[in-house]
Amino acid sequence: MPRRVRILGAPTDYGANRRGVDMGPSAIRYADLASELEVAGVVPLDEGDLPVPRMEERDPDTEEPPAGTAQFLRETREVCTALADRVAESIDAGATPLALGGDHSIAIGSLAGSARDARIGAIWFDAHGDMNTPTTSPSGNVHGMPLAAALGIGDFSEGAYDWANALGLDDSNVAIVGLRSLDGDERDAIRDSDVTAFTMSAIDERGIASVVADALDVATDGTDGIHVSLDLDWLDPTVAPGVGTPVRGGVTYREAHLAMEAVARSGDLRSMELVEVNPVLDQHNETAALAVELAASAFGKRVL
Ligand code: Z70
Ligand code: MN
Ligand code: MN
Ligand code: MN
Repeated sequence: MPRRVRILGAPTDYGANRRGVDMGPSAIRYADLASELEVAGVVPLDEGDLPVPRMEERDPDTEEPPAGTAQFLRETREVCTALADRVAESIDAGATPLALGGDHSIAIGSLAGSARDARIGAIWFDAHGDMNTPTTSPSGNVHGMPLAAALGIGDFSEGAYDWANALGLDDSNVAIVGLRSLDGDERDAIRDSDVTAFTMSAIDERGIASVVADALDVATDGTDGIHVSLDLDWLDPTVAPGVGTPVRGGVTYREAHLAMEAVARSGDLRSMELVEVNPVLDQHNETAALAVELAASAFGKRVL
């Protein structure tokens, strides 16, 4: 029976400092996500978008946290708890959830849902570490914090319960691939954890195939499957210009495809997300189109 994939749009930009990334799900669908997934040999089911409160409709009298702490944590919790439920339901139904951001804060929800009643690993394809906490973050943007939140590092206790911590995810099963931009305290957080980080230097020295093989070993060791989090700023800005925080020196088009093909071959993909596509900053939707191509590779599209 072919794999079923449930597409879950999460059009939020509350975790980012730039507007526009909330249009990511539309741009990715416009780039023919569903039909490319069919070409990859899976059966897609588009479940539409989660409700996200619009920035313009918010009560202007709502008190915001002081600058320097996590911004829009309440909205982020709302989106992420809903997404976590939908991700968990998809897996229960025997399907593979594919979440579309939105900014990278949605990963808090994807990971919590994927790690519900299971032990999972995660591969984080990103220029950034996303290991800041509400107290260490220099920007206050939650998209720089989701990995810390999921690992129970830092205080994300907005609301009555601990919504952010993905209990079925241990740091020893997390691999970051393509790292090239870190804040000071974030570097310490990664060093103090059991997260395995592969920088761009590692990719340059060893090659993407060997690095991704190691990342897969880390994420599959003793787990029931892996979550793949693909931040489009992982790629070099020359091929993925439509992102909020481009960082020079990223992976190439070919390296990215090879990595996703390795994910497909592993057979361990449990859940996935495509995040940080910003159509406002893009050139002719090419970053969204690239996101679609990479998802197709991760779900098994092959040349021969
Ligand atoms: C920075 C911060 C970030 C993505 C930027 C940037 C984080 N470390 N994440 N773009 N996807 O503000 O915490
Ligand atoms: Mn990120
Ligand atoms: Mn990033
Ligand atoms: Mn541990």
